[in-house]
This record gives sequence, C-alpha cells and structure tokens, in this order.
Amino acid sequence: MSACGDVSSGYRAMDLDSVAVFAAPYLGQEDAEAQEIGDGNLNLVFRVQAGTSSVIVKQALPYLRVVGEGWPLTLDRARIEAEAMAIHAELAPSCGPRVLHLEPMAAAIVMEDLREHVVWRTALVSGRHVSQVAASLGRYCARVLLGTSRLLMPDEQRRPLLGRFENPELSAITEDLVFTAPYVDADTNRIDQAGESLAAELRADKGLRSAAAQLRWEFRTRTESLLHGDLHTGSVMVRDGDARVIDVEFATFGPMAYDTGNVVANLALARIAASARGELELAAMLDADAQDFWSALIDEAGFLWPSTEPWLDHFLESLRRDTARYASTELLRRLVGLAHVADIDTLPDGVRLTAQTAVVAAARRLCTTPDVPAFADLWAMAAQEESP
Ligand code: SR1
Ligand code: MG
Repeated sequence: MSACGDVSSGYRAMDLDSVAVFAAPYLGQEDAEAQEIGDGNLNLVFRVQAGTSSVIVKQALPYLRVVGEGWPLTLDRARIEAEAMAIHAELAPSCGPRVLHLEPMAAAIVMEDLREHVVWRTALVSGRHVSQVAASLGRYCARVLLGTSRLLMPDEQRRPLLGRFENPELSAITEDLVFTAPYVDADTNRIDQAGESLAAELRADKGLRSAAAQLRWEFRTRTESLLHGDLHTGSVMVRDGDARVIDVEFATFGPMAYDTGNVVANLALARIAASARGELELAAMLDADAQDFWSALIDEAGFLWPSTEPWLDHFLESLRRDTARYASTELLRRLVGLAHVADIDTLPDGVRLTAQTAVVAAARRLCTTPDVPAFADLWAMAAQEESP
C-alpha cells in the first residue's frame, strides 16, 4: 500500500456530503446519506447508508482531534491501520471489521459496518455483560502476538514489516501519555478534584516513576510482535459471542505484554467501576471474563507454540509478570493522564474517589510484583476490593 496523502497535495477532511459521494461505490447506490458517529480522540468516523446497506468511513485528521491543530499528526496512520487490519485478518480471521478500501490520498478506510455490535466499554458502563467475548479476545491476542513474533513468522516475511510499522508519531503519544506524563506535572494531564491528592502522590513516588520509565524503554526496544497498540475495551466491538477488534492505528512492533496489559487493566477498570456502582453480579462476571481471556490466550498459545521451542512455561511466566507491569501503567494513565475512561469518569461523585483509590492501589501492587505464579494472582492484584 502506498503512503497516505498529505495536506499540501489534495487531502481534504470530509464532510457529510463529500463522504456520502466517496462511499457510494461501496454501497452500490448513489443516494447515500452520512452521519458522523466518531467520539474518539483522533479521527473522523462516518456511517454512510443507502437503503439497507451501510459502511463505515474512517478518515485520519492531520492533527490529534482531542487536542486540536496544535498537535499535528501523520496521515500515514490510515495506511498503518489498513495494513495491520490485513495482517490481523490473515492471522485471526473474523476478529475485525472487513476492510473494503483504503484511499491513500484521503487517508480514509472504508470498512464493514458492525451495526449489530456495540463498543464493549459502552456496554459495560451501562451495566451490560456480553458473554464469550473475553475468550475471543484472548485467542485473537495469541494469534496476532505469536503469529507476528519470530516464533512463528519467517524472518524474511517479518523483517520488512518492522519498517512498514515504524509508527513514530503515534508511538510517541503512547510513550508520552502512558509512561511519562502521569508521573510528572505535565500540561496534558487531566485530574479531577477528587483525584488531585492521588495524582500528587503519584508524582512523588520515585519507584513508580522509575518502573514506568523502564516500561517505556522496553516498549521502545522490545520488538517482539506487531501490537494493536491501544487494546482497551473501547477498541473492541461486541455482541454476544462475537468480539471485533477496531482502531489499530497505534500498531507497531513492541512487547506482547503491552497489549495484554491493556486488556487486563481495562477489565480491571470495568470491574472496579461495577463494584463502585454496587453491580456485584457484573463484577463477578468480569472476574470470570478476565480468567476466560487469559485461559483462552494460553490455550491458543499452547496450540500454536512451536514444538522445537521447549520453554513455553517460561514464556507464560514472563508474559504474566510483564502483563501485570503494563497493566499498572495503563491503570494510572486512565486516572490522571489526558485520555480518561468512562468507567471511572461517569461514577457519581460519592463513589468516584473510592474507585480511583482502588485503581491506584491496584497499580502499585502490579507494578512492583516480582513474580506472578498464576493469572488468578495477577487478577487479585488488579481487582482486589479495598477494605473501607
Ligand atoms: C488523548 S489521545 C490519545 C489516546 O487516545 C487513544 O485511544 C490512545 O489511548 C491514546 O493514548
Ligand atoms: Mg483508539
């Protein structure tokens, strides 16, 4: 695929009229209608409909949408996303929406509209459990993370991908917003009044800051696998029994545990929030989801693991430990960094601080743990109820 266009050579952000014209060929009809449905931090997202058919058009903007034109951002992320989706579709078929077209000059992807699905985080925040999707996500992680590692992907196929997926601008966002800003007094941090003293504690904690800096180094240097790069519950569309992974523009080679740590942290955020809302049945279901995610991941990893590599147990042990460490940084950045999560932010004032305190306590346990004998130990650290 060719690099995506730049603002000086014909790129224009689409509006409802132009996107309807652009998408019409993929709907087989001329009289298409569009609506903007994106609420993300980076892109324009439209649903374009004609009769009973519809498609999604996702267009990269030349800046970080949530901040504005003051934070310019490469349009080439649309190419990265489309290429990553193609690799995912090969390794983990039916785990994402089908890509119908990439238009490089417009930095736009036309893809399948998952009309029957909802964003997993939205379902969980509304108190709705969705069955069997955690296990699907575990299998997806095993297939993509092992499938793009040197354990399974031939070097001659993999070497060019390291260059195709250099993603410096989006990786810099992660390095800054996840591993750096939450531990210092950064302008980008967003902290509500209730969380101010927790944030001050974090800034004073040299151990946490040092652990995050080490994780940033590993994120930069351990090119183990092609990561999703932003695998939180807002990047998964679900309906009962079916999970589809979206929003792959942060894809780059990095440590596998970055993705698995994101999943675990976001399930823990959902679990802590459910418990704060008094939804104990949902909290228990999320305990089971977390275990299902991990069990499916390790079952699939065991199935895929090459018989010539007699160190699967060691691999899983270090994946558990590093998942704990990356979960820790993901938890903290969602409390005090730029991009928060609705799970915590929508909690009523009376219980939000309790939940925020539980998140910080979980992150502290996870970040320094020397070893994690079993996934149940990891989850206990992530989701343990705090005594009042
Ligand atoms: C605040 S914009 C950047 C964040 O949004 C994305 O979803 C990623 O989580 C990123 O860190
Ligand atoms: Mg995203």
